[in-house]
Amino acid sequence: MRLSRYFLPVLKETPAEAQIVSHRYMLRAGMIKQQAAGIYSWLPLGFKVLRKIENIVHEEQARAGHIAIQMPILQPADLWRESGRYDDYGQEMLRMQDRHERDLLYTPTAEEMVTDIFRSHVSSYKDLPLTLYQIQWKFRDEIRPRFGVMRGREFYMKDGYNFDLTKEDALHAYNRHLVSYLRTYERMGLQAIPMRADSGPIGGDDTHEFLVLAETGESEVFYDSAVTDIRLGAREIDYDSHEECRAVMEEFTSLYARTDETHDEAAFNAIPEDRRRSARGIEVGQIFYFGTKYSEPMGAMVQGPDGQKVPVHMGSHGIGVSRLLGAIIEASHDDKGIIWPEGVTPFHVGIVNLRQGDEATDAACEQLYKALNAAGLEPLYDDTEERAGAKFATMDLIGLPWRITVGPRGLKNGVVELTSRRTGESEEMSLEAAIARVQEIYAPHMG
Ligand code: P5A
Repeated sequence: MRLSRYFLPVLKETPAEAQIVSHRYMLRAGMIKQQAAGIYSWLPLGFKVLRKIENIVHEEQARAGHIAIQMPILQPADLWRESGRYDDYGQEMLRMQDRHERDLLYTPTAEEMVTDIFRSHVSSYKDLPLTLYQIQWKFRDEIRPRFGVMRGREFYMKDGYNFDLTKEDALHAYNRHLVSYLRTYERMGLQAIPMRADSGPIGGDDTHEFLVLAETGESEVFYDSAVTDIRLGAREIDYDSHEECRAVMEEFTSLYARTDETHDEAAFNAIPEDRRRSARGIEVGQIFYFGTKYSEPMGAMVQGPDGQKVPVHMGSHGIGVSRLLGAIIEASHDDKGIIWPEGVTPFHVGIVNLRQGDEATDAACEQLYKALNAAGLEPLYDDTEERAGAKFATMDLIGLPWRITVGPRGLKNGVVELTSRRTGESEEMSLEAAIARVQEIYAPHMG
């Protein structure tokens, strides 16, 4: 993309309404525009990152054997009357009527609808296990929408639902989700720690939230500092293996890590004092096992191997896709702007032309731009007439992890400059070498 043809409405001033750094940078970098309290338009740069995050989620869901569907945003109230949640959900649910005065609602989650799909089409245990998921807009009329996309009213969520014959199988689905979520967050350059939590309006006894530690997080958390040393890394886990998934689940959850709702002072004090931590965190996901809470009242039954009809065991699992942009920025920025991890960056590399209009410099930039595109990478080429200082400031603000600077002086010596946004370190090299280096850096992140 050439910056002269892009739509990147960066702001010079810091917007007064933004209280936390991720919200400030998302507004300043022209990623989002607020349209009403907690409701945003996604401008090109923000939308690009949203799509990158969404793609990682899809890829990791496919790897775990989960199947994508898409359910409507507006749902009939009657389904929710069957489960009893239409009355229970309270003011967070946005309710409306169509012209025939039929009650509708804007989906805050979709346990009821997916259970309806299941009961209409599945009647035998032979079709299990089954996990369906979607990535879809949700609406919750939050009493205090704030911090930009962190606590929106309209927000983008991955929501998945497993259907299993037995509790044991459903707990395997729970563990499998835990493992696949760990991999999902790590690919985004994030450490998200699973913590014992409270199930709230979704229900059930078993639930973990995934928390990214950050001072601006809304959740209060307590944990054993040793949990922050564990990573999934490049390990290949067999998602069909109950044992392998359980082993990872135990590795990540046997140490003390809880949100304030489930905090247990006595158990916490049993941790060696120098490892006890209380901190704040951003909840970027949550997984639930709730057994037959929905399948029983809604009649989602299958015939078991013995011919008996039984309600299926279920759980649901959510990732805050739009919230993740905020969480990633909270975890990765400096005083100049965002620092995107390679896995989610909107463009792979920025090209800064220091002397727009100079024949040799323009030609070198064009060559670089074309070669990077041909290599399957997405460069953002600043081909505007701005002065160098302003170009650098914009690149730093929007946070592309790598920048190639091209100017007449370097070109005389046959070099361009490759700069890391994270470390600020620059290295001079030939144009070809810069292309090769950028390709090498992104190789682990390409499809
Ligand atoms: C699991 C999927 C559920 O709704 N039902 C289907 C279950 N879980 S949840 O924890 O309530 O939400 C899942 C994740 O969505 C994000 N989230 C939000 N993001 C932005 N703004 C909000 N107002 C908001 N509410 C929830 C969180 O990341 C949460 O973990």
